[in-house]
Amino acid sequence: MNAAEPTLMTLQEAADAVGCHYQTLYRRVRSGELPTMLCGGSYRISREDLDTWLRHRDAVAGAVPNRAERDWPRQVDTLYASLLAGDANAARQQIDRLIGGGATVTELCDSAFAPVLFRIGALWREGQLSIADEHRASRIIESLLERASNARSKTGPRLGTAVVATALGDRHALAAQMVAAGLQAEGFNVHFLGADLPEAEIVAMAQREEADVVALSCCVAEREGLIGALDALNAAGFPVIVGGNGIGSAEALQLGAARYGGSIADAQTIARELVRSRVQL
Ligand code: B12
Repeated sequence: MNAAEPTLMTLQEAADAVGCHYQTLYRRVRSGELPTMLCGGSYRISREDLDTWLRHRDAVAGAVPNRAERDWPRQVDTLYASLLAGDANAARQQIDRLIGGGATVTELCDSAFAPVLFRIGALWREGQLSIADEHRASRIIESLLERASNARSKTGPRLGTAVVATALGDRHALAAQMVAAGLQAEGFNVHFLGADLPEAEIVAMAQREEADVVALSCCVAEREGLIGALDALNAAGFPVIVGGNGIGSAEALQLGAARYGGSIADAQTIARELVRSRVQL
């Protein structure tokens, strides 16, 4: 391609780049708001025109793209297909487009990564996917999450300090990594310990870093490690948020969690509330 030639995208490619539905962009084209050219009977948009339109739209909307317009189920389908094909490059490009379009780490975790992993888990359980398929997909998501987290990292004063882990016996690090990324994006100083941590290690880190809050993710049915960690953290005076697809609210609270959350958005809200209530004490 000639270097001077503009990069032309189809409407679908442009919608993917913005992270919105095709119809949304189509309406902007029909209204004349977004310049296009016709190539062989279909619309083409230049990257330059799309960027100009995005800048204008974000300036008008206070730089927050209309989240309702982002078609998450379709994003999940696309990401799922890339992960099953082992196409890390396509997955990375999709996530970069979403980040470029304003998607937050929280949205990516709650609306894209977790639903995709849920689907992968269901097929894995039915024997339709191999362990290798699952491992490859998990590894790609891990790197996408790091990418999203780096792109959205905030500087400035911290809201508080959080320690994040999974308890002994739970090797599902990815869910805890999402919580860590969410709390970091929220403005917490986060110490992410990964998975399968003995209770004494979690407590020691919380004490050394003077944690305001500890978040434990739980994806397994086994309870020994979680109960041990909750007892030890409660005895040491740390408020613990528990979440994850292996446990429900009633059980978590009964086992000694200060609060239970069902999403990364919950983790952020609850951690903020807990820090505020500690400050007021
Ligand atoms: C990837 C994966 C693995 C990987 C983990 C790799 C990694 N680096 O994390 C590996 C291969 C290690 C693994 C192992 C096993 N796994 Co597994 N795994 C999965 C899978 C496919 C995805 C897990 C995941 O990351 N989910 C994404 C997270 C983000 O989803 P989530 O927990 O719902 O989290 C959301 C909310 O709950 C919330 N949240 C999560 N944590 C927290 C914490 C706080 C504080 C808050 C507020 C919110 C919050 O926010 C998240 C985003 O919305 C799931 C399928 C599934 N449905 O999740 C099975 C799944 C969790 N695994 C399962 C099983 C059975 C196993 C094994 C026992 C298999 C085996 N026979 O060896 C072992 C267990 C090993 C162990 N002792 O831990 C079952 C668990 C069933 C159960 N409850 O007991 C599942 C559900 C699969 C299934 N459908 O049967 N697994």
